[in-house]
Amino acid sequence: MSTDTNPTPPNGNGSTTATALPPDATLEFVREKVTKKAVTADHPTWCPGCGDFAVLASYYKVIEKRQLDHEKIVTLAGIGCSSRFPYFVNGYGAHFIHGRAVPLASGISLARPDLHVFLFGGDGDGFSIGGNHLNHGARKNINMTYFIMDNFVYGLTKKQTSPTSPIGFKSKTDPTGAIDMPVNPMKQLISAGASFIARTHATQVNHMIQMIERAMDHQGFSVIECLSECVEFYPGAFDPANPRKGGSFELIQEKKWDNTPEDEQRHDVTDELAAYKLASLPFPGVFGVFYESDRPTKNSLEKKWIDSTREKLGGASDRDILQKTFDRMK
Ligand SMILES: Cc1ncc(C[n+]2csc(CCOP(=O)(O)OP(=O)(O)O)c2C)c(N)n1
Ligand code: SF4
Ligand SMILES: [Mg+2]
Repeated sequence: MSTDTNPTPPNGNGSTTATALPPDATLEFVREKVTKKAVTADHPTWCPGCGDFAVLASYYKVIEKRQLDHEKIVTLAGIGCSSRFPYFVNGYGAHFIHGRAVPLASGISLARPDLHVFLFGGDGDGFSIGGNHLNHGARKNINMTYFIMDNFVYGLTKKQTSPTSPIGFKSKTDPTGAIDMPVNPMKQLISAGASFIARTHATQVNHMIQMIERAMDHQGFSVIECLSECVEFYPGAFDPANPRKGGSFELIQEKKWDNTPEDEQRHDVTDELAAYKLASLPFPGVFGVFYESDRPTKNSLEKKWIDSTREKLGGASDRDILQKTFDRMK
């Protein structure tokens, strides 16, 4: 809630209206609670049982739990079943070009560092067509949270091999089974330089919520890979990590720095090599935070540079700086 001194409202011709408030009156802005209902938009059009429903529910839950300012939430995506996400969120956002959500998000994040920039998309969107953008967004450490709904297949276009499909996976593009070595998302993200890297499973909602909150609180390029089943084109793909289907959901035990002998065995999230070792475990691997580093964001580095330039120019406005640049070109 904020209280502002009321400026005399203009009526278009410079004079005040008969209903103008007295100069000492105050306007009270009461912020409404952001509920799941407030951020829910269209009815999701995913197939019944698709893992992506749980991701959407977790996102709503985080927004409600953390009471994010509704007008500061930006939900972006590329193209794919998973990328339909922004349609189902009531708020600012865009369903953008296939694989191009990172560049769009980069511009938004750098221009408006006060916003919560969230991206959602699939394995194809992130690691195939958008692979290049993902790597550069990561290396530049641009502040945003990228949630990759990995179903090991192209769902929207009805079952082609994706960059994460395992060898042997039969699809319309590989009728006799995939032969190319798949991308290991955790390894790729570590080497690309993402400063927060986590992994979760769409059937483990509490864990997914924890990972979203930690990624959101991290300053920099945070990425979560979520195993989210495509029940239509790759049913049962993630059963080995689903305890309800006989699998095992193995959590990363993070160091508590409590000087106990057991702590020596726990994972240090700042250790890149240890994260790489965890990423090398055979499928279905482990879940939780693999890596976290507090190196400076591009947002903060750019801000320093902008502030020092502005100072040198005696606090000139953006318009004045532009005008001076144009004048020099004459
Ligand atoms: C430039 C461009 N190339 C290809 C396509 C076709 N296309 C749409 S979605 C998609 C892949 C979707 O797979 P993924 O990102 O894994 O999302 P999912 O549907 O599995 O959630 C492709 C190849 C497109 N829309 N635009
Ligand atoms: S095709 Fe697969 S990924 Fe797409 S909505 Fe259906 S179950 Fe989900
Ligand atoms: Mg996919």
